[in-house]
Amino acid sequence: MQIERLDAAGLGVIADKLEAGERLTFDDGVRLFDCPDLLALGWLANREREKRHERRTYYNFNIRLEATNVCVASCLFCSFARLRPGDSGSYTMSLEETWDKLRERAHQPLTEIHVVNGLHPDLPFDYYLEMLRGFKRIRPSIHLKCFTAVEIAFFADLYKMSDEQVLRELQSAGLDSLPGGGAEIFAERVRRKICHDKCGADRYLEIHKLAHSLGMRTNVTMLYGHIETKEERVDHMLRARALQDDTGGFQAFIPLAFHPDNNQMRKLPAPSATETLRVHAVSRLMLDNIPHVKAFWIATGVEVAQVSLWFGVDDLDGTVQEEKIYHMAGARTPEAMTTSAIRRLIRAAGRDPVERDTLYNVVTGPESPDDAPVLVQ
Ligand code: V47
Repeated sequence: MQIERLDAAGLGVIADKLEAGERLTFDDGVRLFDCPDLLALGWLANREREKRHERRTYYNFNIRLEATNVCVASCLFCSFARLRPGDSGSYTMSLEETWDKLRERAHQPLTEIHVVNGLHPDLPFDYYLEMLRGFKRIRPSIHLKCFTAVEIAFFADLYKMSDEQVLRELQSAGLDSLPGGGAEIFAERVRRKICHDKCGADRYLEIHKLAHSLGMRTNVTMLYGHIETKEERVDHMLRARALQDDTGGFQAFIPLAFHPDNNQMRKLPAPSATETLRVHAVSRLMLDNIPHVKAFWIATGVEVAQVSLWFGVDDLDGTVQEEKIYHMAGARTPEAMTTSAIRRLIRAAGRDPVERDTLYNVVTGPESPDDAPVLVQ
């Protein structure tokens, strides 16, 4: 890109810093959000993406399980939770039902189960421990990415344990890593308004730090496109970056686009495609120490996820299968994708698909029989 265009977009100094490997500041982050030239911003983010990953785009053969939607928290953005067992639309799976989700897929070469639940007030801790043990009995090699830091904090308070004890017991039962959910926006002003009755930002980060110290990898998310300011987004990114400097345990940063259907913030519009591209691009530029930026295609939409691969993103999550949180909030994306569909959409976007496991070990490289052209009869 021409220097004049970067300068005209107010990005000249930032481009030089990035070129020199210098870290961007809070003010740089705000400037990136203010930049009128989205393509110049995308060009810079793409340069950082390609430095790390060249043309590679990662995805995972995974399933999603939400074992219960009973939840004592009252997050305004949530369309999934029901307050009490027995409330209309509430459900809680038996352990056998959770294990069936894996047994039903005995023929699929899955490498990960991602479990996220509501904060259920009445289930015993053993329910979660047994769930993990059962998954490992059925398929010992499966990676268990389960329970957000918010759930870990809730377990600790409910079962009167320390956060560390909870993590250690879950780890002994088979827990391999933590997903990034529950981060929302770290700023207290926003949390007080949209999720006042669940674990705060400091504890969320402390739990990730503990998980890292126990040898687990984790992800970190950011819910954007509701009432947060650009300064609060940058602050969120910098708090994740600071923890990563300490531990190196985050694998991916995942911006999550707010979906307004069927929740208490339904009067707000959903973030636009351009806003989504901007947030992913700024994430890549600010988070110089987190290896991957993921576009969760269920939340961004498939087409925007494809474009995001030129705006800093190098990971598309995976096949997912049976996602509920976004579909109850109005997502119109499919509920699952086959690996060949993901590979094809990555190729169509001009990138090379690489199937990874949760820890980013390569399962299938760019060449795969799945990539053969489909013949239309
Ligand atoms: O924490 C809930 C978000 C998260 C809505 O770690 C909503 O690999 C938008 O964390 N509109 C759960 N977002 C999902 C999640 C996640 C997703 C993909 C990958 C990973 C990972 C983690 O979903 C919640 C919340 O921030 N959420 N409701 C909504 N209406």
